[in-house]
Amino acid sequence: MLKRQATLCFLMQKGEVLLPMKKRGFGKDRFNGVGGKVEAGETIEEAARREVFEEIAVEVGPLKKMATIEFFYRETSKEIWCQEVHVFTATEWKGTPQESDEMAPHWFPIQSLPFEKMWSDDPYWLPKVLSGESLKARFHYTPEITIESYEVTPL
Ligand code: 6U4
Repeated sequence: MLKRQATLCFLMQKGEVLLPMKKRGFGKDRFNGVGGKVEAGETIEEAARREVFEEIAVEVGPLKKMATIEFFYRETSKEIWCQEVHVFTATEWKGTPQESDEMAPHWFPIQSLPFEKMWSDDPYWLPKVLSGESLKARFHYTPEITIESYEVTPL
C-alpha cells in the first residue's frame, strides 16, 4: 500500500488557533493546520518547519508533537493509500502569517472551530490535541470521502 508521510502544524495564541484556508491541492477549500508532504532527505520536524515557512512565511519556534494520524483513502474498492500525518502545535514563532498561493491565514477561537468547512475527521481529534491531549488515530474513508471507521487512542 502506498504510504505517504505528511505534517500538520497548528499555531496557537490567546485561546485561538491558526487554520488557514487551503487554496489548492489536497484538501482544497477546507480550513486546516499548515503542512504537506515530507520530502526525501529531511526529517519530519524539518518538513513541518519548511511547510510553515513556505505556506504562511512564518519561522516557527519549538514544535510539540501531539499526534500521529493515519488516514486511509481509496479511489475504488481496491486501491488504498495512506497518509501518515504528524501533528504538531506551536506557541512561538517569528513573523506574521502571510497569504500565499497555497493558503490564506485565519484565526479561530479554539472553542468555536469551523468544522463544517474542515475535514470530517477533525471533530474527533483536533479539540483534544488543542487542549493538550496527545493521541494516535486512524480514519478509513470511503471513495466518496465519508468516514467508514475510525479509532482514536490517547497516548
Ligand atoms: P504539497 O505539495 O506538499 O503542499 P498538497 O497537495 O498541498 O501537497 P499534501 O498531500 O502535501 O497536499 O498535504 C495534505 C495536508 O493535508 C497535510 O498537511 C495533511 C493534511 N491532511 C490530509 N488528510 C487529512 C485529513 N483527513 N484530515 C486533516 N488533515 C489532513 O485534518
